[in-house]
Amino acid sequence: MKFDELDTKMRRFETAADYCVLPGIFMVARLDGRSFTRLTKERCQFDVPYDTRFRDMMITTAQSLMTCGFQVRYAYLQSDEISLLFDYEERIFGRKLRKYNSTLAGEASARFSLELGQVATFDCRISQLPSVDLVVDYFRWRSEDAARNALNSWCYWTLRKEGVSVNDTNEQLKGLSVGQKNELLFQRGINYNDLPDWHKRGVGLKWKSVPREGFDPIKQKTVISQRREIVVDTELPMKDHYDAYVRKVIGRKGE
Ligand SMILES: Nc1nc2c(ncn2[C@@H]2O[C@H](COP(=O)(O)OP(=O)(O)OP(=O)(O)O)[C@@H](O)[C@H]2O)c(=O)[nH]1
Ligand SMILES: [Mg+2]
Repeated sequence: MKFDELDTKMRRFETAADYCVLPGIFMVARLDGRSFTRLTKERCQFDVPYDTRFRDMMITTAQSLMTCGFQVRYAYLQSDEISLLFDYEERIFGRKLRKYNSTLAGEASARFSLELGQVATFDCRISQLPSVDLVVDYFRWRSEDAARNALNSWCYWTLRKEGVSVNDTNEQLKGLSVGQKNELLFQRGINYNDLPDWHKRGVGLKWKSVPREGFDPIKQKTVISQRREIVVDTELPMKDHYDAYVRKVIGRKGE
């Protein structure tokens, strides 16, 4: 069999299940660290419940994902996960899902491993969202998950640091309402409202246009051009204010 025939014949097996996201659909990727419970608590001793060194490695990883060839409008991170909202018009890789999932997981794993100094990996999945409202709901969902995680991890680690066993801690927290968890912390001198915003709300990364001064050698004069730069927001708004924030980041379709 000639190479060309063999190539055509075999490539079908590779591409038969290839799925391309339709135009007019928003794509949001979510990368999640694999077995990061073990990584953060056993392989490396990060501070519990939150460690700024870990957060900063996640931020650097998100920055890499925003600058590695994809048109990423917004990145949101909390715990060991990173969500990426792609430009409405994103067309890279012909919108083939397998290329997004594999390339993004590869990029995140490589960057985070370099930052950490040992191997760490991420998985990746893509939500296909047919409306702006669903994109807003997606980020609201992740933001509320961050708030829930923050309250639970603060309660869990506060008891553990008092010397309570894993079983007894889980037993004590089982069935407690949000108010009761707040009270548990308050009785130990921790006001949940005063904890850093990034614990409770995660971190957002978006683009900002900044003027840059340059010299035009033809016109022999100083010119101002616009350059894009990533801004990191560790004090995100919450609830309806966050919905409005996300809506603004999305902008108008195709803008
Ligand atoms: N110590 C510490 N742990 C953190 C921090 N941020 C996230 N984590 C931990 O990262 C883990 C993320 O949880 P999951 O993604 O649900 O679990 P996982 O072990 O990664 O499992 P898979 O995602 O299913 O592979 C939790 O155990 C968090 O406590 C941090 O700032 N400090
Ligand atoms: Mg994980």
